[in-house]
Amino acid sequence: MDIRDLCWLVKPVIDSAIKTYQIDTDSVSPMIDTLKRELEELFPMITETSENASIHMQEVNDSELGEEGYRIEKVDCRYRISAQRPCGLLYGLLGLHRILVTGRTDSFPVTSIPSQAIRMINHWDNFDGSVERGYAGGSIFFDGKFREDYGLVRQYARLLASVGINAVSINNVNVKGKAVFLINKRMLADVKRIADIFTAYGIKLFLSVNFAAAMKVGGLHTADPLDASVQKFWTHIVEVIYSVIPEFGGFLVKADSEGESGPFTYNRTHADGANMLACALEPFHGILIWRCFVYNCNQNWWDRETDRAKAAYDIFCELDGKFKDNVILQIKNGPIDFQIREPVSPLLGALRRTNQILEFQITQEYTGQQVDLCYLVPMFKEVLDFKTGYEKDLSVKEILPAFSPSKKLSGIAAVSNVGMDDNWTGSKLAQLNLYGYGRLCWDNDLSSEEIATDWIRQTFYLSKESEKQLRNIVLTSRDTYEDYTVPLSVGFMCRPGIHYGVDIDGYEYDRWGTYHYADRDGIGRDRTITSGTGFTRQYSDKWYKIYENVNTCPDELLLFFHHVPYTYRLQSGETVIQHIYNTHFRGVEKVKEYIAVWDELKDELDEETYQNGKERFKRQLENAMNWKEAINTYFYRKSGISDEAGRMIHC
Ligand code: GCV
Repeated sequence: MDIRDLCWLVKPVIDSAIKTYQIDTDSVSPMIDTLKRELEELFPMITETSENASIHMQEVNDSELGEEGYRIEKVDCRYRISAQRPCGLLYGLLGLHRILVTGRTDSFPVTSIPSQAIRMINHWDNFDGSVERGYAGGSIFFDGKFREDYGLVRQYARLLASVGINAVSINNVNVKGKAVFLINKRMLADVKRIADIFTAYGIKLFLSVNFAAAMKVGGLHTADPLDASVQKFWTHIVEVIYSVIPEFGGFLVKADSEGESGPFTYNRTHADGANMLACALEPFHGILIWRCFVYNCNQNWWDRETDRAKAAYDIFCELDGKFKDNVILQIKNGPIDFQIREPVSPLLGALRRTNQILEFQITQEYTGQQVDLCYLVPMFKEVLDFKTGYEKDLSVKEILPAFSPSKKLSGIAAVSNVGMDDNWTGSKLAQLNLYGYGRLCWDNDLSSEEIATDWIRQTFYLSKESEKQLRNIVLTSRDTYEDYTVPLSVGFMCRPGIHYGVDIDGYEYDRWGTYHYADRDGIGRDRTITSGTGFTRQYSDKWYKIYENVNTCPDELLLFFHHVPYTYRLQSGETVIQHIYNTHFRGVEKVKEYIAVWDELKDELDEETYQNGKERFKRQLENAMNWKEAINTYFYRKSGISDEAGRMIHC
């Protein structure tokens, strides 16, 4: 193992006033060793003492702090970190390091308690070493076998813990090949070695399991969740897992989706399927996380009735309250699939009696694939802050704990963006999305700007002016990506399969249920109840009314909900066609600005970072230009309407 990019933990605190530490705890936990190790890494000048320590960590009884929260006080020149548990002390120590490195030292005393109980990362890593939707090299866990690079796993665990992540699933939800057998005793010893490393950083390990494992692993003739032999199979599997890994978190399941089998195969409900696995996990306090990403991916493109956006709500709403206590439903942030712009999933707020986790995607499948810059925190925040219109107009961040019967079994998960590339994320700047996701999960009220500022200060050595310039780039990057790719939330005009680059009709005459319906008169999917698929009615009354009416539907979501003529005038005052032209020209100009700014930062960046950004921005510009030319030409041909500004549109 070589020490790879230390990302935002690259700067140790070298301060002659911080020379000693003391840990007061009665806990016996591997996390105490972790604390010592982190103290030595983050504060290299420090040694242990028994009194008057510069950093004094103590376990206290203070229910306000909960299981993971911490308080940092500064008394004279000494810091006192208090928490109820060792993991709180670790978060406090990493929090202190961050405060000192970012220079936010006027913030003491700090009391910090996580907004969400579960803060999870999902890996889509395959056992053969590939990563589904991975853009940063192969899997850090597998390479056809267990990679056994435990130093690397430890580096990863500390990065995750430093931003407050407390759960991780290590293998792809499409569980295939040898990964199906990860639940077998002979594979579990290796899983345990990984689990131990995560446990020492307060992170629970989960496995994705194949719903049909009873057949594929157990050799049974069925995976029917109501079949006694299937139940027995899972009971046995779970007993074995916990005998090897007592701190095991539980399972994550994708069923009846995109080719995976599930309860529908046996005419059972998703509650039947999830509860069967939950029963097996229950005696060990294990958790069953069940994904709501279920839809028919074999649709006829000419079938205008079926609407993929409606599927999750249709399937899961009627099951609300029917899941066992240790089941959590995991709901993608939008009703379709991680597009750059989608409305919030209508399940969020509609489910009241079921534990729930919101799912984001950090890996940039549809948002630039870690070539194009796209800071995702602004999008994540829009979702968390979305006021659902249900009960006191609670926002998504509030309903997650409030509408889950067990607050402890609610939270947020996101698909990882890391791989074997030296800088973990392919693009150095994409590290910000992992960092930002974690920080935001811990504190849902942090602003995108605060998070970006902290990350820049922890990662780079920039002057104030350069810091501002870099922050401006990242803060505008989501809008820029949206500008040159997808107008007004129409979605899926990308190349089929790979989801990078423009292919306007790539999905239009296909089975995936993602259509823009552009013709000579207009564009967009009518999802109204009056004349379309009726998806609007899945929202609370407040949002139903807003989305149903073309005049009140927000511009940025217009084409998700309505089919309108190209001459339709947006609330912004522009026509749809002019908006398309303007945003695409603007997007390209923004990328050119980014390139110029990046060049100005050259002398303050290390050569590797500079070259990495330069190469990515160059590719981003090519991509943006391709999108612009293709989209503008396509819609000019369809509409026959010229650009008001008379700019060049190729025909
Ligand atoms: C893991 C999208 C992706 C798939 C992914 C799926 C999911 O459809 O393209 O690669 O599969 O989402 O979330 O299960």
